[in-house]
Amino acid sequence: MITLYGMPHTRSFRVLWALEEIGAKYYYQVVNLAKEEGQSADFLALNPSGKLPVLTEGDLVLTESAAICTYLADCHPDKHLVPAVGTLDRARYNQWCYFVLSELEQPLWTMGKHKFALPKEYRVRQVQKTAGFEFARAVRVLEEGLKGRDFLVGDHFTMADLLAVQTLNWAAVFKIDHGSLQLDAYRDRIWQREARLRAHLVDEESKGEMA
Ligand SMILES: N[C@@H](CCC(=O)N[C@@H](CS)C(=O)NCC(=O)O)C(=O)O
Repeated sequence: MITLYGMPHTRSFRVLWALEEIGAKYYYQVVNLAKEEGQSADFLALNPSGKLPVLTEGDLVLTESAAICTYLADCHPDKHLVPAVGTLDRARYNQWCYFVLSELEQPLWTMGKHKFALPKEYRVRQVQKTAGFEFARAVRVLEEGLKGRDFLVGDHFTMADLLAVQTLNWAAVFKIDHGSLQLDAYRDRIWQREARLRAHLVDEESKGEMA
């Protein structure tokens, strides 16, 4: 049985969405970061970083949202959510996953942290300009990668699109305008996937467990 440790409005949404894409049965265990549950001894034994998401399945304890999404897709090749290992498209898939996590998400999250997430005494207003510059560069690269195509890799949706679109949606939630109509259209189209809508409902329902 798969258990996903997560919380609404966090990167665990990526895994929730991935689980819905593959049609897995899973248990969603909410870890309330606002109540420091990520720092409990039990949770730290699972993930020493105290961060979400974490996925467990039998002896497996897996962290890092992109690694989890790829693992789930690899386990369900019939869903065609990741290219086969050793193919050119798998290499391209890896490229885009690493790009999203290291180039696109990082400056965006830096802006978010210094806008609202960090305790006020740790926020540095000047960081916005630098991170904004870096985010804009990453946005241009993503635009270029999607030129003339509907998906980042091959001719259908993969977990690389899931990661990219969830990150672009974060930008919208953070009210950070990347100024790309092309990326808005890409996000809007993929955001309508039924699995994403189901994952949203699960996340919304789980809010009851946080009271
Ligand atoms: N690179 C990790 C980042 C995980 C991460 O930073 N998660 C946040 C929630 S979105 C978290 O749990 N933060 C709690 C903390 O920093 O203590 C991933 O993609 O899974």
